[in-house]
Amino acid sequence: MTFDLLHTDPETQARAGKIQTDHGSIETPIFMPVGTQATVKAVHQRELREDINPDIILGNTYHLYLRPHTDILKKAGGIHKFMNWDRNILTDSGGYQVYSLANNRKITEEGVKFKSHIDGSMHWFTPETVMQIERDIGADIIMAFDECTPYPCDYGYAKDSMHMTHRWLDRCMNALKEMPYTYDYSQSFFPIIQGSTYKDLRKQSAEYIAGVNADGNAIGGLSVGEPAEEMYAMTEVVTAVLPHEKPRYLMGVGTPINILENIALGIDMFDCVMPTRNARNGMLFTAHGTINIKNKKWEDDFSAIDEANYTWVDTEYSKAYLKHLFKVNEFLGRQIATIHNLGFYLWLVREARKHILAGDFKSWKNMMVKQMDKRL
Ligand code: PRF
Repeated sequence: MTFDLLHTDPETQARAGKIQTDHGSIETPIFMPVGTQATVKAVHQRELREDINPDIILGNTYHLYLRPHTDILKKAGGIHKFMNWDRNILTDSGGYQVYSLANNRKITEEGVKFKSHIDGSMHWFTPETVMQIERDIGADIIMAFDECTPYPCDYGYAKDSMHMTHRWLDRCMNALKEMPYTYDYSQSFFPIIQGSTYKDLRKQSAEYIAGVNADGNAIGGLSVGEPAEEMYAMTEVVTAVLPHEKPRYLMGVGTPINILENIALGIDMFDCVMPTRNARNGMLFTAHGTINIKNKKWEDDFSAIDEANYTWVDTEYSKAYLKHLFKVNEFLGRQIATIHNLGFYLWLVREARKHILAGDFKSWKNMMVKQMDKRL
């Protein structure tokens, strides 16, 4: 993998860059649609490719390990062939999903023992087994196995957990050294910074992660319920430490406003279930604020979903029609809303990139943040 840092905004820390992998290029800043189970929920691959058009999507180790399992993915020739997506894919390690299992898992130094949410069967994830699973799933970028701490988290727990995440990182990297690629293309590896909301821990973790000299660096443990200001403060602490010449990925973030603010702090990559999950609940993101399409006020509003027409669904259908689809619980409503939201998120990061390159990112960002902070 290569990363070309094309421009850094002198007024903020925002960056425009380009990642190149064996499955093509990724223009940054980028938002990666979440495709947990080898599908971006409610979107055909053709719509994803031709209408939403992201350079990279996300998959999840925990889900893909449970179903269809790596034996099937290996027979298929890897995740790209299995799901018919020939652009980039990144797999999260399962560190966050396992953490979300709450009472159905036990974390020890060796790894995590967990109970499947599907059939209650018991499984073991260790740094070593997760690296082999990520090899066999076959994404272009694979994530280290970490522990995502909850919020709030007491200092002692956050510190011990961070050190364990660092030891797990060493084990991931040692395992990868002995582990050839499963397929005929290469994989890049990103370690993950933890440290909860403590500045000293975040700094220490960023130094450790930067020190292993991986292809890119990720920030975990944020967007878990802390106030946005605290998240931004943590991003600032770690970006001051991380090398400039490598991509920086903020995991699980966030709202359109969170994304613009973190781009301003020097983040290059984002993922979040928000545009897809919220779409299925009738929430639409727009440049002028959010819309709850289930609201009665849209019942006889025959204007286009969004005049900006990020994707064709925006002007093909009216708000009143979309409201009706949600009211009668039709699949199509969730499909249209998902395509709209992802179209908007991808537009937002592409627009951010344009403004970074044009030199007026800061004023554009401030204008957008103000404009989007509304309920329509
Ligand atoms: N670790 C991993 N994946 C993640 C996170 C993390 O801390 C987060 C934090 N919000 C999202 N996804 N492995």
